[in-house]
Amino acid sequence: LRFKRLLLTGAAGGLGRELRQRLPHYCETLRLSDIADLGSAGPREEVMPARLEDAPAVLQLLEGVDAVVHLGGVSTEQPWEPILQANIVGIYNLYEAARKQGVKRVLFASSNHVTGFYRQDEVIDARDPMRPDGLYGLSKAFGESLSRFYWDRYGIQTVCLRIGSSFPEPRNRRMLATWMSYDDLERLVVAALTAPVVGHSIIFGISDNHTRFYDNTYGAHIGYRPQDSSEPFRAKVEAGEPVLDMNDPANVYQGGPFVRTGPFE
Ligand code: 15L
Repeated sequence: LRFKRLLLTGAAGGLGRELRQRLPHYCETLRLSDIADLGSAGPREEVMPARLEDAPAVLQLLEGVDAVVHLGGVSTEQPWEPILQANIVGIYNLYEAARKQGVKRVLFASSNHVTGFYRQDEVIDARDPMRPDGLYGLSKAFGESLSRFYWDRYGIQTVCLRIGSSFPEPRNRRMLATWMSYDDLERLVVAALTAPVVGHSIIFGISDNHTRFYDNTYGAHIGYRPQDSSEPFRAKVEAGEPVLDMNDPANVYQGGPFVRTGPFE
């Protein structure tokens, strides 16, 4: 148990529910937050619902925590207003709270949609310019830049996890490249929490897939070693999607359907 208290935001979401099960192995107390129902606190859990746009609530949330796994916020393409509140105002509140409470490490659940407008025939790394594929991707790009500022200015370390597609199984051809298993998600989070020096780092969250859009050279110091692969699902996925319409931008760009979601008015 390396940490006294970890904070997990977005704990009621798809990945939050997985990490709620897994993070207690690494800390004495796991503090859980979300706006959705989290049920009651289990052993060694603390439940603290909070809206990310509520600065005083977020300040309280970070009191007495060693590190934050920040999955909270909007996780899909949506109209501007909810993204503005949860992902832009929210990330500012989170880092202001980290600064005031002396929290020195944050894992920020960024997304492959920060670079979604690269094509699927390109392989990119963490130093390639951002090319957000929508308002959601833009908000994650803002979070990455904001976290870099809090590192440069205040010495708060962040690992930006540009998560691909973390589901029980890859659901389509694109996800053969972007998929990350839940076990690999745990490996990535634990590596990013425990690597001695991370400064401000960016790493793509994918399993050890054969097909890939991302080169993790510049995240090598984090020591993430994925053990799973989308390959065992390939036959099933290809049978379900035998022909790809190459006039559909979702099949051309790395961001998939996010590149054509919206506008909303
Ligand atoms: C994301 O950022 C979403 O949070 C997730 O629901 C998936 O859609 C994923 O990207 C993806 O690109 O597959």
